[in-house]
Amino acid sequence: MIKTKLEEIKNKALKRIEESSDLEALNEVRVALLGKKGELTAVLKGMKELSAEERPKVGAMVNELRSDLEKRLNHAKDVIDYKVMEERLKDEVIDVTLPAKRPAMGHRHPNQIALEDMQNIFIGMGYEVVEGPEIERDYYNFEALNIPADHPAKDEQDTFYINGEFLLRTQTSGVQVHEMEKGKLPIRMISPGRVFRSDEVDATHSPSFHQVEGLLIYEDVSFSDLKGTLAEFARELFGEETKVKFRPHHFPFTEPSAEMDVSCFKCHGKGCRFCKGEGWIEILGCGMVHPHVLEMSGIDPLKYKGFAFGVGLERIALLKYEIDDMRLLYENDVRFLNQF
Ligand code: 2NL
Repeated sequence: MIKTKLEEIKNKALKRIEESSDLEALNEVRVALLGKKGELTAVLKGMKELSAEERPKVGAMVNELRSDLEKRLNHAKDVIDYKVMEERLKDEVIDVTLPAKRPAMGHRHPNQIALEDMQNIFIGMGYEVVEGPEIERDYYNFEALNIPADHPAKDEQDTFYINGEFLLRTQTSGVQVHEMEKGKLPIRMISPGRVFRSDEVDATHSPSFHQVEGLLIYEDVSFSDLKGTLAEFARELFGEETKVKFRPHHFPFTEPSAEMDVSCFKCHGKGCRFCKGEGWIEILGCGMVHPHVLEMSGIDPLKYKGFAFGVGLERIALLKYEIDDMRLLYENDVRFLNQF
């Protein structure tokens, strides 16, 4: 009797377990069978009506069925878990044979390209690259360079003063003065860096721009060494066919002084829109270091001579890449930078 009842329970249970397609349904079956109000528990509760002889037998049968159903329920749960996992893995599948996305690459700024070009040319000629502070003493920016107190460059309209003694450097010459003061001669150096002038922003001006200055000091240096060096610099920067022209100029820190033009690399000197019909383009200022400048930094001007020059970095970048507005160099619009 009981045996048939247990068999019935078992068959029904197996069918229900088989039909359970998710964990929730399976759990309902577990509760219905094994729970406190479940069918098997009901059978156990009914055992008090049985004889002392039958009770252990039935108890053993019920326990056997109970553990059998538990096993089957656990197995069914594993099968459902596995199916769920399989579905999830299908969604997460990664095709390792797909081509990778290219990482976005940065670009060197045109200023940086022009700077590295110039540095490499002078390094190739044995020059050292020396950098120095953007905040400088008035003495190193002006006085040591023979720029007198009443010189227009010193005007507060042109220079950013921090206080009576310190200012934002208007040229990188101070770095070179510090090198001269060290007294380790000869000197072959360039000093690139940011400089500041109190200018309004327009296509060719900015209150902050960059300069590359150069300085060479040896026992026997002449203006022809300067010309040869800067002519070679121009050929390496703008091409082998580049011609140079020196026009007399004036700087307080050099004597004699000159500005150097290069033959227009677009029209090769014929005259075009790029060089405004001149055939020549001005690129730098230069000269023989003024004896008084050497002397102030502790170098004997009778024994040593030197030449120096200053190039505007932005000017070179604008020329080389035919950019017509300096402001483009400071906006850092990727659509602009991508082109270089
Ligand atoms: C320009 C061109 C120049 C120098 C800079 C220099 C530096 C020392 C001594 C002598 Cl330590 N000169 N620098 C020389 C000539 C030109 O820059 O257009 N400047 C306003």
